[in-house]
Amino acid sequence: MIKGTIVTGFKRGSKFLGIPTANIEYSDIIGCSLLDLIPGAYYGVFKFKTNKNNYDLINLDIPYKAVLSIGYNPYFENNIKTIEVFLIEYDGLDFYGEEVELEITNFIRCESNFDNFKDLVTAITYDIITANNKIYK
Ligand code: RBF
Ligand code: MG
Repeated sequence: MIKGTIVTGFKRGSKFLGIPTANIEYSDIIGCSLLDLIPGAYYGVFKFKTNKNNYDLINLDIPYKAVLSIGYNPYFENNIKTIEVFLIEYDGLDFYGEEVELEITNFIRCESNFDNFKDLVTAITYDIITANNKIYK
């Protein structure tokens, strides 16, 4: 399980990809370390632990379906390993500062580089469909 806070990312998710992700700065990863996690796409269940900004859409009592990217985003040549989350049921909301918990349940695929932007977006779209079809809450 990953405990952390939603922080500002590279601001590419919404703008370039149309796939807004929340970047997680973790305070605790129970069971392993970030470096042990194989870079790739995963899915799991996400919970908000706080609603400091009083968003109507945040419900602290329910789990949210989540697709994760853990890795270096080779397409964008990042050099640090990050945890990014896409919430299937929500679009384009800024949840900065909220504390969250993530239970990663399944691995979808290894992180890869892509020849072009379209292939990257297609791969992420398939990840989201895979997760949406398989997560039962
Ligand atoms: N970036 C990559 O360079 N390679 C990947 O294989 C990759 N897989 C991703 C899978 C998911 C489910 C998500 C949400 C993102 C993925 N990204 C990948 C990250 C993408 O490049 C990133 O969201 C943007 O750089 C915005 O920070
Ligand atoms: Mg982001």
